[in-house]
Amino acid sequence: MANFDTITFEHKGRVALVTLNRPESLNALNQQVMAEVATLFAEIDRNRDIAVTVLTGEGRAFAAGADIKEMQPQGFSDMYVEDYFAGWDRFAACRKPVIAAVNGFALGGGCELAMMCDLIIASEKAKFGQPEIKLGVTPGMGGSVRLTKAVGKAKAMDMVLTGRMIDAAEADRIGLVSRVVPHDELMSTAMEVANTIGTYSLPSIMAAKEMVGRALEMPTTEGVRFERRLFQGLFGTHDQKEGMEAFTAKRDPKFTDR
Ligand code: CO8
Repeated sequence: MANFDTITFEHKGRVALVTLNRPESLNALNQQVMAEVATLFAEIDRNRDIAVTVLTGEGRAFAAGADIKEMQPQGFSDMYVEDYFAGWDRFAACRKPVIAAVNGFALGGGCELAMMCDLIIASEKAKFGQPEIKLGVTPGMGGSVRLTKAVGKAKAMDMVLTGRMIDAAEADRIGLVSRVVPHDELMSTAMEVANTIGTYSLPSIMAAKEMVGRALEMPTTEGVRFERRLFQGLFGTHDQKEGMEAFTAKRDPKFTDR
């Protein structure tokens, strides 16, 4: 694995742990963070020993948004020609599940980054928001789309137009997060969920992520057909035989990702 300055990486068993590590600026997302995350997740995607990743932030924030100090002087041509922040699409394209363990502020691009992940597990101290309107802009890393799909128009408009922060309890109530846990249980819960997923067969883990992700983008009939093809395809794996045989024999399956 490459060396990184703005993120840290650990790998235990089938689970990777990635931590955004610019706590002095509440893990504000600058271009270096984006480039390092994109590089690392491309490696994670290629590494057959890793099935699932937990993404969290060091200190008080998951990420307090895109780096305002880096963005402030940029003009339209800088943003447009360089396609500013398009590199986050490379993170979103990771084919293995990513669990956001949201430890504190997830604002602006930080909230959008959490929403690019597949599950969000939030500490009771987590705060979510899309406060860009207070800076004279709007969400720019997919928030208007992913937030609206996650929580519906009423709450998305409320958050995007007022810029107000919501706490973990409200995020749970409106369906933005998968689970809320006491702050000191955040990482153990996220790792436990990751380890559970990691016990399954990699082709079925990846197919599950792909079909739920595509469900958000396709009409129902197409989505159901896509799911069926992936499901049928899994019958070409050894792990399908093993999983179903183990059930019948009342023993634990031994998956080999084949
Ligand atoms: N960018 C840069 N620096 C930041 C950011 C940020 N987003 N957030 C916090 N910091 C810095 C502060 O400037 C401060 O630095 P310093 O110590 O040098 O003054 C340090 O982090 C600590 O922050 P505070 O002192 O402000 O801590 P508080 O506890 O008082 O406040 C808040 C915490 C409420 C989280 C506050 O820091 C805040 O409001 N931060 C900004 C939140 C925000 O507006 N986020 C949205 C940014 S815009 C965005 O994300 C757009 C995404 C799409 C981009 C796509 C482009 C194509």
